[in-house]
Amino acid sequence: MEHVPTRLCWGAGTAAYQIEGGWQADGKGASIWDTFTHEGGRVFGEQNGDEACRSYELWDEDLKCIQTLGLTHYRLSLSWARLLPDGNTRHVNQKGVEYYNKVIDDLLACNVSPMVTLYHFDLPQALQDQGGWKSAGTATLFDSYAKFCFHTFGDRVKLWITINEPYVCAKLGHEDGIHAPGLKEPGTAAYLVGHNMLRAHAMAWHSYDSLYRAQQEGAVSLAINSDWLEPLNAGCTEDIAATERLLAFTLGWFAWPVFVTGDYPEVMRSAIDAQSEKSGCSSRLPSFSKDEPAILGTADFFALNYYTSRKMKQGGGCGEKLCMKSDRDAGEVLDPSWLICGVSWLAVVPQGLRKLLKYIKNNFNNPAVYVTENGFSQVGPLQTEDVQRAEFYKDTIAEVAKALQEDGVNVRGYFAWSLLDNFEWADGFSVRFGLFHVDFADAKRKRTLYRSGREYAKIISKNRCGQS
Ligand code: PNW
Repeated sequence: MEHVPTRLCWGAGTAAYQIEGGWQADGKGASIWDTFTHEGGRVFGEQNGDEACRSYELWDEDLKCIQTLGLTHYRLSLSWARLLPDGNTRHVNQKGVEYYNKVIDDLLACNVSPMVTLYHFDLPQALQDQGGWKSAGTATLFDSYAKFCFHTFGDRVKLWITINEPYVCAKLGHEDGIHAPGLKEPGTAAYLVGHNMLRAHAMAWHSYDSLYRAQQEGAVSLAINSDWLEPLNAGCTEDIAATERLLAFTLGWFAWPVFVTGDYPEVMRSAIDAQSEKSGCSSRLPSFSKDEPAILGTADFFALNYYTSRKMKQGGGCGEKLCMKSDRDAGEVLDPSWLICGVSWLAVVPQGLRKLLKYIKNNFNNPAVYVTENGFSQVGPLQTEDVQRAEFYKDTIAEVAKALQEDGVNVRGYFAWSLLDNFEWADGFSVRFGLFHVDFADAKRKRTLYRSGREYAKIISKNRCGQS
């Protein structure tokens, strides 16, 4: 099904650190990704985002790409340290403000709406030096940064994402140590970081609600990533329980407090408490304070990043030690029929997105949903005629259409990840997610449309409102 008869937003996304480069340009402060990549031994081929796609200089090229695709929306993130080099509002980098003003104004002049993410993995290093996301005070500083952005850009930006994938920040950055800031503190830090990110998000949402909403009339949410999970054996009680547990520890960790109860899923808390008790330590999952702004109700829509699916079985701890794996006690299995594309974790399961959307409708009070990320990666020799990825987008969008039309999910938009090949975190430039190929050997970072980009543009032009 290629025709989606409704007014969906059609977008593509990027993130500041992954594309901008200009890591020290015009007074930008360092972020934890600058530090992490420069430490060495962290990223494929010792690569870094110092220059990346050079979008800080080459924004005009990105705009051309956006127009070539015919996007109605473009999702970008702001670099906190480019705007506020020290992380706080005492010093504003005017050049950073000018850059994003131009991006936003140019988009609007081309009839493209910006969706702006305030935080996509790149904490100012100055704030990491004060404890980073483990510190409760970082949430307050995030709120000040958010207010600064609403004040500065909110006259034109109507769709805001506070924090992108708190799960990935917490787990990959503080439990596994494979993302910045590279901490390996299993079983403790990630829960604290997730907690402070939820507090930060909620504070920013309340700030928007009380100070800006009436005038700016925008919408604010946080982008939650989750795989779709199913029991390995549909009739097996342990597998079913493992599926529920892992869903609680991924999607539920952030969606349950915001959309359902204002607190963590009970399954998650009891699993963590049980492990804590076994090892004689106090609970590691913090509690929300009644004296702080409520978490419940702090999302104006559901922003979902979906990439893949898993089958679940019980088990998968890490021995005697405390760690998130033991808390979850759920092992992931790949169905042998699933195609693995590019990165090893990305099994191609378009139908998982439809199921996840339906699950969100049924479990999170039928919210408006934007699929804020979904994509397919390429590794090895460059294939510009990327037939498989083109098929993937067609199949996935067909699943979104079914969720909308047959399951009645309130889907509002679909954002492909990513507009450009870019710095894919620990995988550096070895993994390509773009609708445009970027030649990183070329000083001008030539952008070339992939076949998948061409096909996506066709789908958009068939479905853009007013053009059916
Ligand atoms: C997302 N994993 O992150 C991010 O929001 C993007 O910046 C990123 O480029 C995209 O997905 C593709 O990876 C993830 O290891 C990073 O499971 C890592 C994982 C998942 C998502």
